[in-house]
Amino acid sequence: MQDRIKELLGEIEAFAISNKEELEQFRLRYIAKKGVVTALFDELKTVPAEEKRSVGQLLNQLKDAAMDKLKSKTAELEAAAMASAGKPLDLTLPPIPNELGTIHPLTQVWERIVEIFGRIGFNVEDGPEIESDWNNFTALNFPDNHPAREMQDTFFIDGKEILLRTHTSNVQIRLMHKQKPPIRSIMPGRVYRNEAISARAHCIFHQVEGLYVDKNVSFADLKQTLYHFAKELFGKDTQVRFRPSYFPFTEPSAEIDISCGLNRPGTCALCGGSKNICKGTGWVEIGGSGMVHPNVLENCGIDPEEFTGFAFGMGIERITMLKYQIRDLRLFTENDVQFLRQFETL
Ligand code: 2U9
Repeated sequence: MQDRIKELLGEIEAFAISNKEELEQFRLRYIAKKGVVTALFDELKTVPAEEKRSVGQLLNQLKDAAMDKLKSKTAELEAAAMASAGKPLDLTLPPIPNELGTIHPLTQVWERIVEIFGRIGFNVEDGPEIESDWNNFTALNFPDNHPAREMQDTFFIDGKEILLRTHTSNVQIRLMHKQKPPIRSIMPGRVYRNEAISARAHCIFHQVEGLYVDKNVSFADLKQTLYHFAKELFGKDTQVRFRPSYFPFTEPSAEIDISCGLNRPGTCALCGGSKNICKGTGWVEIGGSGMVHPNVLENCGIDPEEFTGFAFGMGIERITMLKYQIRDLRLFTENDVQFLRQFETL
């Protein structure tokens, strides 16, 4: 029997396996239940006791040789099948780049504004984009016949009572109702106006408004706050000027302009030397401001004899366009990666 096993060991070693069929023939002949190895193990019972140990060892050697060959040939054939199905794996190729997104320029400027005002004690307040006529217009001292209340300027949802807010001032109104002064907050958020979309206007845009109400808040506080903001956001050489204006919700009111650099030798940072933003004046408008109208304070249950306040409003798109010299508002919503990649922060 030992000779037979040795003969089979040679046979196993020589057995040629180059495809699945030959692999299966090998398995059936040597490893399957009805194969030669199982048959030999059965025969082991008939071997004289003194030879059993050595024959048993040889038989285990035969079984291991058959199993090892089956395993290695199976792996070999599987690898060959995979390689012929597709390209072989090339471990020297560079990895597929992991494309990271960038933070949208409007978000970057929004966050910077929050940071600048946060450092001088302004917290952030939020409110609904769907608002009542009272919180959006009436409480802000808009007269009944004000043009902003017309369909061509405002998106109404339900008759003329419910609308998409046209500014974030509704947040101040709600805040003053629920919180007594001192109030020192900014309100960044999305607003809606019924405008045709162009390079300079959009029906959806973002604003940041601010409100400071306390005893003895003055126009000087307003000016100093906005000086600080403009210098932090646009650079320490930025100058600010206030132009008298009119809004129903502030009195007195002023438009806020910043210097574009034209009036400093050798610079015109905002216009990039083209003068097409400042129109050669050296100044560009960034928003409006004023002392909160006494009627507005009263509408919100705050005594205008005891408290005064200042407020301001700015368009975030406008500020971002000035800061980065972006010429077309529509770029903010087109998701053009070539545009967005310019604002990588890494
Ligand atoms: C309350 C009282 C006063 C917020 C203000 C402006 C002036 C202003 C515009 C800037 C550009 C809107 O996005 S824009 O078109 N805003 O000029 N906003 S004062 O005044 C308030 C707000 C709330 C209770």
